Amino acid sequence: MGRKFEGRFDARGKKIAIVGSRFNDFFTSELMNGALDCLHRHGVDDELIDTAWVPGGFEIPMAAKRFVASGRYAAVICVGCVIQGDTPHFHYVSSEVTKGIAQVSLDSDIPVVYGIITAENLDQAIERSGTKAGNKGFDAALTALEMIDLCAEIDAG
Ligand code: INI
Repeated sequence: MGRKFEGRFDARGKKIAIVGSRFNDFFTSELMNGALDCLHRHGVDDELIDTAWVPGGFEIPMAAKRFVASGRYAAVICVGCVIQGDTPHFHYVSSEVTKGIAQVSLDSDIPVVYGIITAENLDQAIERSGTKAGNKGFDAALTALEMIDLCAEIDAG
């Protein structure tokens, strides 16, 4: 049996970036707060957390790519909220933000985490931004912490 690599939720001393989108900011501000709460409660110093706000989910991958390219961060967390309306617009936006973050992530050497709510209605968005289904921003930050540590472990061999 070979080695088992597993990340702990520990990124103390590492710089982390969070990209949030302002569209549906009633929800995305809660996702940003959830992500910050998770990082703070896991010992990440506030000084080491940089944030950027973009207009909508469609713009998230571009800002995430910039943060990655700077080389300054151990992870980039993306938070956003796309809610279905009366037209197919929702499908285009949610598909592009999802594909975009996946592409940035695969092109990157650091974790780029997907904390996007894709909801069919307001109730689903409420449930995922701090009520009965938790907070997707908090979950995304937890994933970032685990992946930072896992990547460091794998790299160290
Ligand atoms: N952006 C979102 O983040 N969520 C949405 O629900 C949304 N809808 O439904 O329109 C949305 N649209 C804006 C889009 O992300 C871009 O900001 C805009 O098209 C400019 O490029």
